[in-house]
Amino acid sequence: MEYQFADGFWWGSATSAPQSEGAAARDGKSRNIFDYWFEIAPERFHDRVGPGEASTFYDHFRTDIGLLKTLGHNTFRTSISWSRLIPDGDGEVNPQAVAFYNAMIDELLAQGITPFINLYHFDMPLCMQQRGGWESRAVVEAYARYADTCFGLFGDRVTHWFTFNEPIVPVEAGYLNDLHYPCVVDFKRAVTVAYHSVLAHAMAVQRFRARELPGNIGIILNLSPTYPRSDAPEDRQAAHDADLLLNRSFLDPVAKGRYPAALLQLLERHGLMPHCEPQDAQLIEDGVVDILGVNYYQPRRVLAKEGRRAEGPIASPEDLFSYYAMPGRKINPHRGWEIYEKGLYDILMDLKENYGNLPCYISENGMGVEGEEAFIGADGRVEDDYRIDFIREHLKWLHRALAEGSQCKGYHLWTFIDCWSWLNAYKNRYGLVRLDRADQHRTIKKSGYWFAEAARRNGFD
Ligand code: BGP
Repeated sequence: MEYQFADGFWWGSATSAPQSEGAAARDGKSRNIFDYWFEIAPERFHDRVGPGEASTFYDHFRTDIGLLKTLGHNTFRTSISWSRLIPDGDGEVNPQAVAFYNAMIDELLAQGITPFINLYHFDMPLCMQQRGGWESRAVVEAYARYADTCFGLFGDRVTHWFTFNEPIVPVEAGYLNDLHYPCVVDFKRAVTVAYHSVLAHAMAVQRFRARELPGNIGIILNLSPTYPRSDAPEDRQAAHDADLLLNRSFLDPVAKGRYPAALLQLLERHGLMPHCEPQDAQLIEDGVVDILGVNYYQPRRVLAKEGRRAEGPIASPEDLFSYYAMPGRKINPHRGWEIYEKGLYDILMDLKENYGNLPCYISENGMGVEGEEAFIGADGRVEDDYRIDFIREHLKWLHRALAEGSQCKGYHLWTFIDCWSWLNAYKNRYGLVRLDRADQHRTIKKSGYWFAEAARRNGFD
């Protein structure tokens, strides 16, 4: 076999509580910001489909975990919903949530699938948002208590913990680009949200380690390797600034325990430094992860910004660089994202060379396609050869990175069953399994069979 992986390589997929569970208003769960936003602005969601039902994992988790087994998974990531576990954000634990998560974790273990549990996937409880969300240090403290509660309840069986999924997304989408609630557009406030997310991460790590539980803790970051259009110094400067603001702003504190000096200087020059407390630096230093999850979808290609200001107020990161579409690029037209498989290798090599070869895994990678019903064959399954190609080509680059010494432990696809997406709802389908929304029927796609076989053989030709 040409592409063989090491024993124990993690084959699996990822989802999140708000995108899969449904039961958004049942069994004691309070509203998170997406539940609320859908109530007040349903027109912001594709086809006016909100998160209420999602892919009904809450009701079908046993059969879904059976499907995971069929799909060859040895590992699976989902998240705990803070607003389900602690409905008022900071008080009593909801026993129905504990029962659900216990049953889900136990079922995974019974099927021989290691649960990877993430604590925050964009889903701030509404009551915590009303107290300031990530702009508030009190909310950061409440998150740390929530995390500690999870470790106490489930840490006897869960050995792979993650503090956040893509913490930069709520920063960009919620505080810069008017894409997610609370739809604030304010760079300075966005920087505070980012900084407080790092503090929250570090506090959760501290609480986890204080308990001396078995297992390890990490974070999941969306890293987009950043390429300048040319070697011209202005283009390289643009790539440098974009990388600092959009990759290293999270990667360096969680992987090295400190912010890049160049990032702090950049924030100073533009009057964007957040308020820091004296104890923060030590906390961040102690928050270095055991493992990093890397979500990789697309590269970031940039060029110099016309009229870029070297200092003084700026409104957004994009005041320092411009995006650029590489001529001839391969693209997924449904999502508008470039497909550049080598980017995955470039990230892994960066981690190897510049981040002490930190243990990591690909925690998300995937291809969302609209109108997949057009690919349903005679036997009723989606013939998604494009997804098989997508996975295989990325795995080839992962394999090469391993040959060159990367400590990448596995590959998780986004996602196992078509699930609800933040704004696009069910427009783009990502699953190895098709979800029929009319009756919630699940049908394994061709890619699901391919994935199961690759997992079983621990490689492919
Ligand atoms: C990642 C998120 C996931 C998922 C995925 C696909 O950024 O962690 O939650 O949604 O992207 O993106 P989208 O659903 O926007 O197409």
